[in-house]
Amino acid sequence: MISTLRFTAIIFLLTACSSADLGDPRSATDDRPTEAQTGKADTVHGGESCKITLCLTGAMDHRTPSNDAFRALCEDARLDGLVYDCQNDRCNQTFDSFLQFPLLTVYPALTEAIDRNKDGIVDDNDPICEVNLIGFSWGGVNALSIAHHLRQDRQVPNGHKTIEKAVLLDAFQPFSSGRMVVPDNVRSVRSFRHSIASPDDCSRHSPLGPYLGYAPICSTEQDCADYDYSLFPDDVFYDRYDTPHLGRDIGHCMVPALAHEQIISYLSEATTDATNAAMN
Ligand SMILES: [Ca+2]
Repeated sequence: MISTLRFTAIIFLLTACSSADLGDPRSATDDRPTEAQTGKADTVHGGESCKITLCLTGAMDHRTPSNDAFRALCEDARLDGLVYDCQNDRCNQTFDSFLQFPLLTVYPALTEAIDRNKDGIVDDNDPICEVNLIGFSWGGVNALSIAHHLRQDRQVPNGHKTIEKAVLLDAFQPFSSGRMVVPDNVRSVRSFRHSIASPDDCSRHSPLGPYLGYAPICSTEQDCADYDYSLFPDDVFYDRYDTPHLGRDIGHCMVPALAHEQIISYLSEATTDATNAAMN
């Protein structure tokens, strides 16, 4: 499916080149909730519908500078249904995602969010929500692990096992390319990555770096698109601050800022019907 979407990907990237009005670059961070605030995935779009969105950072933790652009994405007030990581009365918009820890942190938060009536179990009395996962670097690989874990969870009814959209931002973990097979409970994937490290790539000197994003492996039934900036070394792409970058200069830590507006647009789309049509 990825190969058949290559033309679409090129059009998408060309469209990205022309993006100009990205707004005030300070708006998303200046207006962000304080860590003392608590947030719940309770954005309701009418009736029983709902949306649940979780953000998984790259290594090491959410305050590591390499995660700054990703945190800015998840602090964007336009994201619906964001589930906060709240511990010891402190909350963050992103979950730390180092090693396999998300199975102990992100997954319980996800199932708690799916349990809409808050009776402690996920069953058919809970309305089915649109669940979206956004992962950067290590978090991208872990997002697919979370999806796989949900698929295998016998305590969750099949109707609640769907991940509607997964956003993978330069998804990478050393020796983990085999974990990029997208589980069949994930309906739609957008991957943004780079495959050639520039001399000043932020991950060039990281352990086992540079971190070059893995491509997701999807079935033909899944709406899956993979955008590799490195395939367009001489094209100009604008980040969320309206700063131009040549494709050849885009590095690991820059990917979230480059894809920021495209991700917000993608997650804002009411695509369930469109996705279902694409799958049929
Ligand atoms: Ca419940």
